[in-house]
This record gives sequence, C-alpha cells and structure tokens, in this order.
Amino acid sequence: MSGTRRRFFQDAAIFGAGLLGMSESLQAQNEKAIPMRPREAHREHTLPSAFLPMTTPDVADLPHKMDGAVKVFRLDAEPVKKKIAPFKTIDAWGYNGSCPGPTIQVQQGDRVRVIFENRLPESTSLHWHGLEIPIEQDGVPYISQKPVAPGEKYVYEFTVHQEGTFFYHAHSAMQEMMGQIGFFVAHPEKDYKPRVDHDYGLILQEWAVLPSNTVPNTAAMEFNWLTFNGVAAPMTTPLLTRLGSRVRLRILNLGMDHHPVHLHGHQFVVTGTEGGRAPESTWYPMNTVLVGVAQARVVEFEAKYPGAWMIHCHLPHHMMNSMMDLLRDRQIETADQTEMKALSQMESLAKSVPFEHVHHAPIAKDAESVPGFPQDAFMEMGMDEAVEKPETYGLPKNWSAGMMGMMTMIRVLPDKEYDAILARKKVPGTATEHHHES
Ligand SMILES: [Cu+2]
Repeated sequence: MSGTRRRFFQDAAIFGAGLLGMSESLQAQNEKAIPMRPREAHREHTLPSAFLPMTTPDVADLPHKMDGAVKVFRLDAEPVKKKIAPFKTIDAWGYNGSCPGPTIQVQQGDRVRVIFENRLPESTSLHWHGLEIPIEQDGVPYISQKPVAPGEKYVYEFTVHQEGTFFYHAHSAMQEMMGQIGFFVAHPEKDYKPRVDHDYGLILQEWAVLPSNTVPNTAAMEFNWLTFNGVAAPMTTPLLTRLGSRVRLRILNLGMDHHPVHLHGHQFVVTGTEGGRAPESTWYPMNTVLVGVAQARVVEFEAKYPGAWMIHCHLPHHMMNSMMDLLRDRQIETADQTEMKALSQMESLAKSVPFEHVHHAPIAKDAESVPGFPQDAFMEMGMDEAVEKPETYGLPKNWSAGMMGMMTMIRVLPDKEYDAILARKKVPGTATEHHHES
C-alpha cells in the first residue's frame, strides 16, 4: 500500500469514515502548507501584551487558534523527508512536516492546549521539557500517561506560569535522535531588561547517516551530519541584524554531544538557561558557550561591528559535513589522497548535485610530497548558487566554501543594507540580481 493511501486510511480511522473525517484531515494538511518563512523582528512593538517573537531560521512557527482564553495548537508527529544539505536528504521524524518541529511561542500566564496526533508507525508521547505542569501533562509513557498509539490523539493542556526557553520532545531516546524536538518559548509577562531588537533560536542536532543511506542510525555514537535547525551549513539561513542593535540568541541542544558554540567578533553574556532568565549579577563576558545535552543557553550581545560573523560549534568534527563518508556524498580522507583523486571524486558528485565542485584554495606544487597533506585542502566546496536566498545577498563570492556542519552566520548590517535584504525577502526570486557585489 502506498504511503499516501495508508495515510488516508489512518486519517479515516482517526476521524471515522465519511465527509467529516475527510474535511478535517484536509484542514490539517492545509495548516501544514503554511510557508516556512520566519517572521521578521518587530522593532516598533509597544503594546504591553505584545512580545518580540523569536525567529527560528529555517523552521516555521506553529500557528494557533483561540478557544475562549485558551491558545490551541495542533501538533502531528510524523515522518519527514528532510533536506539537510543540497546533496543530502534524510528520512527523519518530526512534527507537522518539519524537523525540528515548528516553534511554539506563548506568553507567561497563557493557558495552552496542544491537540497531538501520532502519525508515526509506533507509539510516542510529548514531553514538555522544563515546564512546571501537572504530572498528567508530563508526557512520559506508562508513568504519566499511556503511550499514544499510531493513529491516536492526545490532548495536552496546561497553564504556563514560567518564562523562558523550553522545548517539546518525544520521551523516547531513539525518537529524539530521529528528530522529535521543537522549541517552546514562553515570553515574559513583562519585557526583559534590556530589551532586544532581534531574537533568534537555534536547535542543535546530530545525525549518523551512512553514505548512500537516508535513515539515521539512532544507535550510533559517531555523527557525520551536524545541523542547526535541521540544516547543515552552508544551507543554514544567515541571521540578519541591524548594526547597533541588541541581539538575543537562544541555543538548544538535544543530541548525544555537548556543543561549544562560538560567536565571532563580539562578546556576549549568558542571560538565561533552560530554567528561565538569569539575574544580571551572573552575567559576564564570553564568546563561547557550552550547550550541554538537554540544555538551553540564551545569550545577548550588542551587534557593534558590521560584517558576516560566524556562529558555530567549535568541535572540529562538528564543523564538517558528511564526516567519515567515503562513498557518495563527500570524500574526507587524510591519507593516500591526491589532487587528481579528490577532483575526480568531486566530479562524480557534481553529476548529481547542482553546484560548483572545484576546490578554490591553492595548494603548493610539491604538496603531495609533504607528510600530512592533505588536511583541509579538498574539503571546501563552494555552492553559493545552490543555497542562495535573500539572506545571502551581497556575500563575497565562494562564501559557502568555508561553511560546513553546525555553522551559521550573523550578518550585522548598516540600515541601508539591512533594508535592501528585507526588500528582497518580500519579493521572492530577486536574490539572484546583482549577486556577488564584491
Ligand atoms: Cu558540536
């Protein structure tokens, strides 16, 4: 039976056969069709009850409807075909067609209802990580609830009395490593001080996907793909900020490793954890923050210096794509490698992917006679055009060659350049004009 047909029959089983079932299931599909476009920062918001929403680059927000005073969200656990690099698509699991799942944003004090449906082939549940809620809402199979069987629904409902950066995830280790996680941000009743102009979120994940394979090996301890918000650099969408603005960055880790996340060119302070806002007396300057498994770290800084500044995990193996892949995706060998072999391997890759494949950094004439060569010589692959979007407009040619793994950049832009990119975001398809200005 095809996946579509099976899915139809699941829908029919859930809602009962007939028109009602069909229309509701169509409605659910439509909700998923909402374009994946992160919201822009609202600099001018002044309403006391409004909050500056967090933007999760490359991940959409989960919309809600009001039922009286209750914010109602619909979340479906399901398999997701996820393109993590221009030449690599994996079979992950996520929510509402997204991996990581869509971002839920509420405000401290909100009553929240999440209508959860399991479209996975096995039982699951939803855990609300860090939230102080009644035990019936804790989402631990057998302990606080029965597992939600395939095709079943479960309704979570609670009041959020905290503020901070939380998350939802399946409370099953292998499902977590298949991608079952998403942000749950509770904005404070009263704005944090000092206020920020931009608020961004990054989810750190790691994947063990063998070459020529698409299903993550969730039992592995060696990871060859490292992602921010479900994509490996250079597919990560740069974070845009105005020069002189204050920026908040929330970093969340659910994987098997801890990640030291480093920001170039600026110092930041840690203003919060997965437990909420930290008192100002605890803030001190740093530029690398260790984000442990199941932790969130919230940092803030003044975007003082114009430029495209990297944000990346500093573990060397996490700054690579397709680490240890020796077959189809990339070749990373540090022995018995020659320029000829590397180029022919890249050429065979280029037959299946639409990007420039030559290496750009020059090597010495006698490189092959030097013990240890090559190290990074054949690793960089420019693919500017394959990953082009408004947010990459104006970056120097071949910028993408240095971007791999858990990596993105924060672009600190003078007003004129910031506004020019914003204008491009409003008119899709204009990113290619006047590209590569430099
Ligand atoms: Cu790392």
